[in-house]
Amino acid sequence: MYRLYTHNDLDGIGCGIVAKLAFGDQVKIFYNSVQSLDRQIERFFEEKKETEQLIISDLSINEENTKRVEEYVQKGGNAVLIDHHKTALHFNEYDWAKVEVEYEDGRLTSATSLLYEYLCEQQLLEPKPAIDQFVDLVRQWDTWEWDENETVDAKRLNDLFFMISMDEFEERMVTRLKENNAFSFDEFEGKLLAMEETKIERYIRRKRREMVQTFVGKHCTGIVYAESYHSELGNELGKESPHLDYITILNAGGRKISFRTIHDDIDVSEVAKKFDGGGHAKASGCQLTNEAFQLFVTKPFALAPLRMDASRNYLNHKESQNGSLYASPDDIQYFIYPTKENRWVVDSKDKVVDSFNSFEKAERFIKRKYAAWLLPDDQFVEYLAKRVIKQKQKESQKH
Ligand SMILES: [Mn+2]
Repeated sequence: MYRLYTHNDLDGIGCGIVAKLAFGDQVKIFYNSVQSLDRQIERFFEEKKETEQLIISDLSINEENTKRVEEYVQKGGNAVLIDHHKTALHFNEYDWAKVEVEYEDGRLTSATSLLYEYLCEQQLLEPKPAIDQFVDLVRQWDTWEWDENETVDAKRLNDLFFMISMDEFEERMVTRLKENNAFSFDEFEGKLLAMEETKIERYIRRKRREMVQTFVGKHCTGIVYAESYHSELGNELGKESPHLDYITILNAGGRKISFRTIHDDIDVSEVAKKFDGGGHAKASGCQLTNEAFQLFVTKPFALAPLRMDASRNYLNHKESQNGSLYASPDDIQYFIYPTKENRWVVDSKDKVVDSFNSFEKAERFIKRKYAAWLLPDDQFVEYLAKRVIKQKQKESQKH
């Protein structure tokens, strides 16, 4: 008998699926959260299942359990730990661990892809295209490589995972991968996924209209309240407002905060660490402590939501040679225009505020400092008309 202890996310259940394909009824699978794994492993050793082969994947064990596994292996027991997290690399000092973060060609690994390759190497599982494809979708989702590669099926696979129960997901995938030569969603799943996509899009649009912008320390952040779709929200809101350093997602009911960034030069695990949290450079989280509550809830509560740039303009365009008109929440207008020397000037109330060597920098400046947004055409026309009449009246005085 085999026992697999794995994570309860898509990469973790992917491990369960390839293990089922290899061992069938001969494997018992335990899906765990990061917090619950060590207790489960302890229980495994309490029960002293000496004849069972232990597999741990996508998660790390604590020091005591590491000692227990080492002792178990020394006494002739069978155990293997397969992981892809940087924080688990120290396990490689043990013969029974296989931690790999990146393949030689630069692609990032996942627990599912590493376990699949391990099972094939050990000739416990026969590789086939359908499994290759499924495993790579899980890998691309878990490493976020799908976003750049635009592998939408990776995201859809994760959506499906959240829509049906774990047992049903596992069973559906195992049957499909056994029977088919290529991986695909069936008609029912296709319909379900299309509905879910529309729902997520609408949810993100609504959240975008609720987002407030503020500085916390040296970083400019967009704050929203949301209980689900954190990855999608962090990604979409971050891309739409690249002037924000990171997106803060508050789950008040769960008393948790998530931080997400799309920028390579921002490390949100550092932000979370200030509030005793942690995570990765691009995705992290912490508890909603009293201090965090003050900074992310109480202080920004009075702020109006960040307005969206007008999107149906014919005249008031970004980076226009004729200038682009913005406004801030206190109704002050900002006009960005290019000089003949290729500088981009920020002008307000007919005074130069600052100038930059690119439009992006000028826009970033007014968006961060004044939470400004691009005005619709009618206000742009009104602004220009007022300037023309002022100019004409000035000229007529001279005559
Ligand atoms: Mn993983």
